[in-house]
Amino acid sequence: MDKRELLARVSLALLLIVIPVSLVVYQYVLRLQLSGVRIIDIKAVVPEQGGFQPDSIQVQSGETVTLRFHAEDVTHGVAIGPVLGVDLGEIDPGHTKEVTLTFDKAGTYTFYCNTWCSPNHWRMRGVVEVRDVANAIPVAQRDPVIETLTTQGIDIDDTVHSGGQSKISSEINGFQPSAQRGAVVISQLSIPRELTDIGWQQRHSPQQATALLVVDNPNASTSDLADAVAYLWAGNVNPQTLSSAASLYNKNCAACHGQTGSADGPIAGQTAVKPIAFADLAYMWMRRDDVLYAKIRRGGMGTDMPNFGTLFSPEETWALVDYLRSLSVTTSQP
Ligand code: HEC
Ligand SMILES: [Cu+2]
Repeated sequence: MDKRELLARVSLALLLIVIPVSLVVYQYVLRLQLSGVRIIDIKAVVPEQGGFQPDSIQVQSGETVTLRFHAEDVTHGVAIGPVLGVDLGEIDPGHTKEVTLTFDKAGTYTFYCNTWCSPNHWRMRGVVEVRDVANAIPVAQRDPVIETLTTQGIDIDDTVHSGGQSKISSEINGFQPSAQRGAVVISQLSIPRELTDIGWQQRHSPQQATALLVVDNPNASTSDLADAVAYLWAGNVNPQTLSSAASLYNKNCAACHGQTGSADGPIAGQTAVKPIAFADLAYMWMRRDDVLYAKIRRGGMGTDMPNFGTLFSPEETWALVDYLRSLSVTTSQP
């Protein structure tokens, strides 16, 4: 091998090493630094080992940041809410996924794991605090729905006693109300006006609606009345919103409440209190929408029902309530 050939070989080898290395450097370091975007590296490990590290990040409003998540131990899923709708999907151990976001509004966002990674999975959360230095107005975290329930003295933790036996369970065994049949029977019934008002529906249970319907339609069968109520409840549900809610449910709730709402998810046996079965019509028929909403946002008291108020927007939470209803009632529209 003469000197020129050696030189050629050495240069080729260098090229083969230098090019990939510079690509990697460009990808992970320069590209982001050149764009002036702050990069925040976040390690993801199971909560028993510390969860997200760091789990609290401060950003100025209007600032663009890249959040780069690195899964170390097991597969994690990363989503950020409320409202942002960021879901990076699963990150396998040793892998990294990133998202670049500009936080326009002051407030608090939560990044959370949405893949069941350990028994303490749902504790795996971190906070992005967006501060508006110019107009430092504290952001209210009040929820008018929960406040109204409190003012009315309604105990959202009273799940056991208010379940009981409802009229519908004793009269129609194994019956599944259907919005589609309800659309047909409704024309033969007299419907009190409040029953078609979403605000009223949110503050009442289907059982209360059925009781009102009976007064105006004393001769109608209970199954017809239940179908009519199913139709009224499904009236404002948009199929697309319902399918986003289904995906939130499958990722964040099914592990305890079960995919079909039978309280038989893989973690169901490990909670301090047994999870609620949303497929149980007799139970769900008695529950007010706003109470279900409040429980999702505030969580339980020592029951292991997590709080989701900092993860989902009010709209996403109402959509989840609609989804929970659809587990015991056929909501599909004609
Ligand atoms: C770690 C297990 C667990 C997860 C995950 C979980 N839940 Fe629960 N949930 C429970 C338990 C246990 C209860 C019963 C005790 C209570 O109400 O606090 C409950 C109760 C509820 C109730 C109250 C029902 C009623 O009649 O008042 C609602 C509504 C609810 N969960 C919705 C959800 C939704 C929606 C999600 C996902 C976004 C979810 N849960 C995720 C364990 C869980
Ligand atoms: Cu997890």
